[in-house]
Amino acid sequence: MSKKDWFREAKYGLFIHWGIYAIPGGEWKGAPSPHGSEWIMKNMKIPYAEYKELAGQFNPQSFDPYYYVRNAKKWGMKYLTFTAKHHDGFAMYDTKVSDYNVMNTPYGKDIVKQLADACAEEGLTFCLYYSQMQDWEDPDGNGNTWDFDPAKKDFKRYFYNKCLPQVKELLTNYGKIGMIWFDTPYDMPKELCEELADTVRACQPDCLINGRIGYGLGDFREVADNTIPVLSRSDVWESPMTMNSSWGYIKRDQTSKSAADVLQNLVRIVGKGGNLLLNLGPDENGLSPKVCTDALDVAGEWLEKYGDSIFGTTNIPNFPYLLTWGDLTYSKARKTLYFHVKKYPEFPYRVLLTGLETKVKRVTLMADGSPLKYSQSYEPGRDEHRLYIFLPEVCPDADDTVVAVELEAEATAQSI
Ligand code: FHN
Repeated sequence: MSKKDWFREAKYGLFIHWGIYAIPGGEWKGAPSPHGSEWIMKNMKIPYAEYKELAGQFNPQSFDPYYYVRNAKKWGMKYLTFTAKHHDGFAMYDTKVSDYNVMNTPYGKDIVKQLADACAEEGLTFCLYYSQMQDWEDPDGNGNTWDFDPAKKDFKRYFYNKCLPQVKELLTNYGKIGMIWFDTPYDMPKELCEELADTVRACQPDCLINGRIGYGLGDFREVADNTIPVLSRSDVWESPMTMNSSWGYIKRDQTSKSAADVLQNLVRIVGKGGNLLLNLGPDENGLSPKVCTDALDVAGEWLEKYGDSIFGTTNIPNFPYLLTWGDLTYSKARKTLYFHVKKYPEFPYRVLLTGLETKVKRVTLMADGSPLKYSQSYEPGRDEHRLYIFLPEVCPDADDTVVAVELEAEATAQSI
């Protein structure tokens, strides 16, 4: 299977944003830091000399790589992407390139290695996030203008002395890496991005490169954070999303997307042909908020039962009208459209899809496989195709009632 094919089939991955920023957890000297907690150093303009003291406190005794890897699998996720180095420049692995790394903390153990080994053992694809342009520790890296004079910065020096050698380490010392996830390329010179891409491909030809390497050099595209495109897309793409208001652990926000929110996003993204990369931000001890993991547990149970409506699907055709009752996913291989009914209809308990040109063969309720009545018609005067599906009087699943609509041929939708 090609690298793009595994990714297309994967659909759902776990993102983990974890670094020394988990210790302040979005709060510095009693004041809240705006936006993502992993941006605290920049947002609060914390001097590097002060921020780096956090490394001396990092000792996550409760961190268990198997907890994340086994749960990711249980939650239905097919890959795990970990922040080896975020914008603050602190490496969560044993790098020989810079002393600013996890080995020089009271914890003193390589987090990337532990996760890589657990993923290899459990059969989960391991991927790494690396902030290639922003680096607030390195005087020449992008972003830190409060410690280091921008006029004296030599970005190439950072690129050749830290970024490139660290990426090489990550791609040589941790076994097979499914994907390398770059971020915030801003206006990084194109030739350096090309060199970075060439380096990745030379180290591991089968490693996917995400779109945020910049200039279309990646193997697929990330849409903007926490967004879903309006139209279905046939290219390969991914939407990174948070469970709460921050990527890194944030003390003041103990809320979470509910299981229904997670599933709604997953269904919408997958229906439009993309992957959902859903984030957890562990705290300073290595534990993720229970409110978030509880929601993932529930969503995972749903996926165990209704996984066929997600995995093995492709993008739906672009139907011409917004659906008032829910969303669609589609398996080309099974010639089946899945209706995800979130807003259960009142009497006469029917939902309508307008614009499906393909003839329906059979309609069943996924909850118990029971057949459902339907009516399909075409009105030539209005040039309009209509499919009504009649649901049971009692809603089988308030979060998402899934109906499998098997078709005679591949689904096509009329345009208006
Ligand atoms: O600045 C980062 C942010 O901290 C986080 O890592 C997200 C994840 O997609 N990417 C950047 C913003 O788009």
